[in-house]
This record gives sequence, structure tokens and C-alpha cells, in this order.
Amino acid sequence: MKIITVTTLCISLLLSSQCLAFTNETNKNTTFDLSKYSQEDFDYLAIKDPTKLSAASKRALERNYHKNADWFGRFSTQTLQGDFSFEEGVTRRDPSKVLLIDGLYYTWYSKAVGPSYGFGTGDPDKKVFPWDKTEIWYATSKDGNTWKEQGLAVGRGAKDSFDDRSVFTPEVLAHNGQYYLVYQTIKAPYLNRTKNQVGMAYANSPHGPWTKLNKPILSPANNGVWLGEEDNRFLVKKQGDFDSHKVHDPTLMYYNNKFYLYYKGERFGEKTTAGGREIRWGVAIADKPEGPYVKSEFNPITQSGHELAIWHYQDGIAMISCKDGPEQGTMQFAKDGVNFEIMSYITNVPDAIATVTSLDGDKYPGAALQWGLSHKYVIPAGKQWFEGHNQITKFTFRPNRNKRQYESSMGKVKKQK
Ligand code: AAL
Repeated sequence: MKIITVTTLCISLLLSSQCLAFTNETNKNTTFDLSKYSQEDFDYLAIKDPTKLSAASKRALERNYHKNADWFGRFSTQTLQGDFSFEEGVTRRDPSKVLLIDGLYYTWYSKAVGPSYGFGTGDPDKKVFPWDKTEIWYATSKDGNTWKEQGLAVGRGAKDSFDDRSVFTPEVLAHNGQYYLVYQTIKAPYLNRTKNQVGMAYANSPHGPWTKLNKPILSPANNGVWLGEEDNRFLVKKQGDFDSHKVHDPTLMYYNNKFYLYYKGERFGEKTTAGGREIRWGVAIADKPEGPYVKSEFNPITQSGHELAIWHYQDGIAMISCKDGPEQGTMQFAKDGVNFEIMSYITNVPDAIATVTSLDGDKYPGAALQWGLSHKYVIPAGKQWFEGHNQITKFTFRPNRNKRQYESSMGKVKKQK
């Protein structure tokens, strides 16, 4: 009782000042603004004495774990039927966002046929990776489970054009009656040091025909410097910007009356970080869908995230990252589309998440992820990852809220007679 009274008194005193400096045994002269938090916050986080905050308790307060329960949840994935069931020797991967048009769901994706051999075979025509020598195809579905492949949307460019080797990993934006596809491009030959760019095609129907812009809308920064002539992307004199080597996974969003092109950057001399590959994301902004796109001065805007799913949430932009980097497996939110804060940690994030734009994503943070598309690898026993193929899968995401307490369902409950 005495302790409670002293604590309550202490809290009232603390909250009456704006920002207090306090010390404790392990962390002297630490300033922490307690005025932002209420007794309810402290109680939720089991903080007995706010003048004695451990690093974990400070982090929990600062990151609002006690208010972000709605951002946490769990994924599960399942295989699909029709043309998205696995087809031997065929890769379908990196689906775009799903659009609902006149009662039919549409998605665009990379498609390739035949085996991949990796770099260094000595034969420049041999397919390197599952996404090499791909084209962009599209499919439709009435229910999101059974899909019908409709045909080619965007093919590779003529020899010597910037997209003559592969067009892949598309994203789609429907805006003012037009459809825009943005996608990665490679110009042959496809070597370790080959740069990758981003192209765009537009159409006034989801069935096309698609008109390609004749030059890329986004290119890597030009300030990395290779060391020597060997085709080795890890040997560098200078790494350059976060996107000096490749610009990947373009995602086009209409936001605040502008076009936000989010993209993954890969860097000359990529290092291995605590969280995996050295990967960051940036954004480039334009007034018109076809550009010109100007890279944000705040880039990089993430320090992680191989593939990101990005969607509108209330007035801002939400995203989730799957692998690579110390912040992989986090859901994040940026009120301004640029400055992302971690809202939750999520396990088992599927690869290449594509959201369904017709879902009401504003209902709660994970509502845009109720279901969507992803992809998985099918790798025969004894083969390396790049020798396998991909198939498009479906995921569902269930928020943790309103869940029955695990403990209460454990153990046998005797039936009452
Ligand atoms: C994917 C994406 C991009 C990469 C490759 C194909 O996971 O990040 O699309 O280039 O892998």
C-alpha cells in the first residue's frame, strides 16, 4: 500500500513537469520524457516505478508497443488452383498487387520457362536465375483461389534495348482510368556486375495493349566504382549510394497528389549485415505517372527489407518487409510516406507479398493483408535454390487481437454434469 502511494505520488510529480532528467544505478543522467505517458501506459507495460526504467521498458514506451497491438498478427500461406497450381519447368513469381475490376481479380507477374544455371556458365544465353529471361504475364480469378492465365502483357525489348534480356517483378497502379505497370529490366549480357533499371508500360484496359516508355523511369546511382575487371560484384573501390548497382521491386503509389515510386536499392560491393544482405529502400517522386522521378533526399528510407509490400493506411503509408536487414519482419508506418516507424514484429512473412487493393485497409492496420498473393520456391532435392522454380501462392494474415488466451485453452477441462 505504502509503495503504491509513493509510486503514485512520484508519477504525479513527474507528469507535472514537461521533461525530467533522472538517474538510476546503471544509467546515469539519462533524460526520458515521461510526460507523454499515462499511468495506464505504465500499468499495461508492468512498469512499477517510472523513475527506474530498464532499456526494454523505455523502448516499449517509445515504440508504443502498448498501443500497437492491432499491428501484430500471423501469416499463413496456401497453394492455389487452376493455372497457379505448380507447373513443372515453369516459374511464375513476384505477383503484382491484385486489382478487382468488374468482379474479377487481376494480377501481373514474372513468367519464365526452363531451367536456370547461375552465373559463370560461360554461355551468355543460358538462363541465370528464375527471374532471368522472364516476361510479364497476367491472370484473372473470380474468387482469388482459382486463377486463369490470360497471356502476355509486356514482353522483352528488341535486341540492344535496355530491356532486351528480362522484364520482371511488376507492380500495377490503376489511376484515372489508366493502368500503369512498373517493372525491373535487364539489358544483356546478364553478369554479376550488370546494372538493373526500372521500366514502365501503360494501357487503358487491364487486358492491354500495353505501350512501353522507350527509356527507363529509374536507374541506379552512378557513383559506385568497381575494383578490377573480374565479374565480381563484391570487389569495389567505392560502394557509392545505397542504390548504386540495382533498382528493384518498383512499387508505384498515388499519394498526396504525386506519384511515389518505392524501390529496393542494391549497392556495389554489397556486404552481409547482422540481418542478412545489405539492402535498403528508397523512394522517387514525380508529378506525372511517367515521371520524371526525382529520388528523395531522405533516401534510403529503410535500413532493411528484401521485398516490401506497401499500401495506403489512413492518411499515411504502411509497409511490411520479409527478409534481409536488421528490421526484417517488421510492419512499419510513415505518416508522410517517407519516415517509417516500426509498429510491430511479425514472424514468417511470406516472400513477395502482393496486397489486394479493393480490401478496406483502413479498418485496422493489418486489414490490407487479410489475403493476398506471394510466391514460394519449389526446389528439387539436391538442387541449389536457383535451379528450382517458383509458384504463386496465397497468404492470409490474422491480427492477434480478440484472440483467446492460450493458457485458458491449455489442459483438459472436465465437462460439468
Ligand atoms: C526478388 C525481387 C527482385 C529481384 C529478384 C527478382 O525477390 O527482389 O525480383 O531482382 O528477387
